[in-house]
Formats: sequence, structure tokens, C-alpha cells
Amino acid sequence: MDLYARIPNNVNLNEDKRLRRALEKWLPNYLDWWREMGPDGFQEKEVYLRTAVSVEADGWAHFDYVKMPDYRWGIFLKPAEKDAKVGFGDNYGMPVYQEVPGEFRNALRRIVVTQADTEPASVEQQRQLGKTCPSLYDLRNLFQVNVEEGRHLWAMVYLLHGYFGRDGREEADELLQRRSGNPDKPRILQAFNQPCDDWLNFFAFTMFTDRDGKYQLSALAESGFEPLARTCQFMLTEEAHHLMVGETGVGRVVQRTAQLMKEANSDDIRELGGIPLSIIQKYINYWLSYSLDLFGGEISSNSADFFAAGLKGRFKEQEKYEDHFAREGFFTIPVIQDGKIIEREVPLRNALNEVLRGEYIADCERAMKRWNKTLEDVNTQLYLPNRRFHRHVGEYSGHFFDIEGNIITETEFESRKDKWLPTTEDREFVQSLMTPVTEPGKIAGWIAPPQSGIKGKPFEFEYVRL
Ligand code: BYC
Repeated sequence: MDLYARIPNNVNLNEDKRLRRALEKWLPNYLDWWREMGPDGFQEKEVYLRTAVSVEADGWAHFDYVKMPDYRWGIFLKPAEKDAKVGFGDNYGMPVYQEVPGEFRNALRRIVVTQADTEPASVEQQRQLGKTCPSLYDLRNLFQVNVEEGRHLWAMVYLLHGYFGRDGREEADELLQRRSGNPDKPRILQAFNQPCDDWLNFFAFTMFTDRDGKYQLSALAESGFEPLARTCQFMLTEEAHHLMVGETGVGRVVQRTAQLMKEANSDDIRELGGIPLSIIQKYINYWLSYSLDLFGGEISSNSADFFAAGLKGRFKEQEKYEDHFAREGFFTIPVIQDGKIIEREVPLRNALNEVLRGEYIADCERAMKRWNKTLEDVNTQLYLPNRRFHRHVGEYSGHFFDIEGNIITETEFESRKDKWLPTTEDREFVQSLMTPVTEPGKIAGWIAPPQSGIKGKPFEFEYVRL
């Protein structure tokens, strides 16, 4: 592992002069983008960050104070397995591909570009949050997430430059030109164009949207295109922290809300400076529905083609499945016909987006159970909306459903949507609570402190030297 090269890497960049030159040309543009679109302010502050120093499962991370622009962005792939074989699809058991299979070049480039695009997009969405952090611990976690998303962009740009020639280089340039929420040059997937401008949004985003990242990366980590698989495998080790930030972040807001509800003996805790459960529920509905869109259509020939070609597998393909061909079998998907929900049998390979979405929902339900434990004392529960609710992609887009997934008319949806999705007033109320707390050991009144700090340090530790 070459940690001290201009572009730290474990892919022998030193020996591949063409690739190194191309990436070194991209590097200053990346830094320009980071300065323009990365966290606003704080660039000269020392942050207690984790940095990759190895790619081994244990001991890959080193913790120390770093200024964000000096973070070790680089290219780290999990070590190759000897004699690795394609793990699923029509080429099951054949040696893994070291180059992009010709007939799938465009499709694979699109997957890599789509994955890549989400990384800078999320940094852009979160750009202003540092100014309203609830504690130094949370501020540090925000920046950790941001620099790692930056590194994930590097991971994908390495693939584009290394394996897709000239159009890969052009795509890499465009990744620095699109902007989250900009109508003229938006990010590719809609969840990444939504504003994420308060900390409840941030926690819901890292809970639900980053979790889509976990499932997409897991499916790509199974890929028979070995450089993609090894890249995603290492990204996943970093991703776990982002999910912890989201799940415990929402959990800590719920915990504080429950505490204030008990104190006030009422659901309305606005006057005490807490976020009512009804607003937390609406943020869950909003981010879950946008994140469900990220899995693509329920019935998808793309997903079937990718699986057949051995390029995109299922979650834990090797661990959980015995039949890696998935040629047989059907999956039942509720679809809309003549204004009614009916069930359609779909060949399994065409339903793999939906299969992955199901795994994801089960994982969200697990977190929901944890949050609900905190609410037992106040006799209320949070829930996940039905997967058909508020969808913009796939079978359910263009139709209207209530929170339980029953089909309703557009007029009915419009008249009830303020009960289900955050209103302008809800957002303004949450925004009104977002005053920064930056004294070590102190925390904002709308969120509970974490159960433990980072890397054995206490909550009171000075995670960012302001
Ligand atoms: N928005 O067969 P279909 C993360 C298009 S998050 C707009 O249903 P497919 C992160 C599609 O392009 C993880 N368009 O879907 C999180 C196609 O167009 P054409 C990001 C969409 O292709 C937080 C048509 O609809 N990673 O890492 O099987 C912070 C029919 O497509 C959408 C990935 O997404 C959409 N949501 O699957 C930081 C992995 N969905 O061909 C980071 C890479 C579909 O008719 N991406 N369409 O013109 C993929 O694997 C796939 O592109 C998708 C879609 C899963 C997104």
C-alpha cells in the first residue's frame, strides 16, 4: 500500500503511468470541487478523523486530527482472492473478469457513474450542516461521512479512468460538474437532489439513503467484474459508520422526544424545544420513500441482464443462496391494473430490484424496532410507511397511495399529504431548533447524547478544534 504517494493507493499506480497521469490531472479539479461544494467553513480546523492505513479487515483505520483538505483521499481495493470465480448468473463458476465484458460496457459504465454521482451529491446536500451542529461529536461525524463520500467518489473515478477509456474520463469530469438540486445540471437520482438542510434530515438521510448505498454496494461487491467487486468491498467497511450515524442519530432524537413527552405529559413538546414524534414520522416517510425509489423498477429487464452477465448480484449472494443461476422461480409483485392492485408473477431475475428492496426494508424495520423500544413508556410507536407510498420510480409511480399502501385518488392524496409528509411549517420549526452547540461535552436540547464516543474517547472529547 502506497500511503504517501500524491494519490495514496494499493493498485500499483506507480507502475501504471497512464492511469496515474490521468488521475493526477483529475485531482486538482476534485480539490476545486471540494473547496467549492464541500463543508462550508471548517476547512482549516483540525478534525479527529479516521483514515485508511491498510485494507485488512482489522486495523485498517487510524484516528488522529486532520484538516479536511489534507485527508488521505485515495484508491483502496480489498485484496484479490486467488482464483476467484464469477459467483452467479450464466457464467457462474468461470474465472472473474479483469476487464469490462464488451457487450456490457455501456450498462456497466452507467452503473458506476450512477453510484459515483451519489457520493459528491451527498456532500453537496450536507454542505451547510456544520454551522448548526448539535455537538462537537456530531460535527465530527458529519465531516467523517463527508470525507469518506469524497473517497468513495475516488473509488468510482478510479474504475472510470482505469477501465472505460475516454468516455470514462469524460464521465469523471462530469461528476464534478453536476450539482445537487440544480435544475440545469442535477444529480442523477432524485433522492440526491432533495434538500438536507437540518440535522433531522441528515440523520434520516444517513439512516435511509446511505442504507440504500449499503445494499447497492453489497450487490456490486458480488460482481464478477473483479475490480468493481474489490472496490465496493472496501467501500462497505467505511459505510458501516455512516449507517451508525444515521440509526443512532434518529434514535437519539426519538429518545429525547420521549423524555420530553414524559416531562410534559403531552405529545406536543414544541415549547420545551423538542421535535414532536409526528414530525419525526413525517421525515421517516419522506426519506424512506425517496430511498425506496433508488432500487429501480420492481420489474426490471436491466436487473435480469446484470444478473445473467454476473455483474450485479443479490445481497450476500454467496452466503445466503444455493441456486446462483436464479433461472427458475417466480416472484409475486403487486402491480396496478385498471385502478386496482393485482398480483403479478414475475420471473425471479426480473424481480431482483424488488428482492433487494425487500432486504433493505427488513433492515429498516430492525432499526425501527430499536427506536420503538425507547417509546414503550410513552405508549406511542413509529412505523415504516408502506412501500407503495409516495413513489416516483417503478410500478407505483404515477399512482397515489395512503401510508398503508391503499390506492387513493390524487385529490385524496393532496388533501391528506400534510399528515404524512413534512410541511413548510414542520421544516421551519425543525430549522428554528438548529442553533449550534460547539462547547465540548454540551449538546442541543432536541437530541440525547450518544451512548459512547468515537474510538474509546468520551463524549466530552474535543472532536473538532474550533
Ligand atoms: N431515478 O430497470 P430499472 C449511495 C431508470 S446510494 C431515476 O427499473 P435499474 C449513497 C433507469 O436508469 C446507492 N431514474 O432500474 C447514499 C432506467 O432508465 P432507461 C447508489 C431511475 O436500471 C448516501 C429505467 O429507469 N448506487 O451509495 O435496474 C450517500 C428503468 O430502470 C431510477 C446505485 O444506485 C431512479 N431512482 O436500477 C452517499 C447503484 N431508477 O434504461 C452515497 C448503481 C431507475 O429506461 N445503480 N431509473 O433509460 C444501479 O444499479 C441502477 O442504476 C439502479 C436502477 C438500481 C439505480
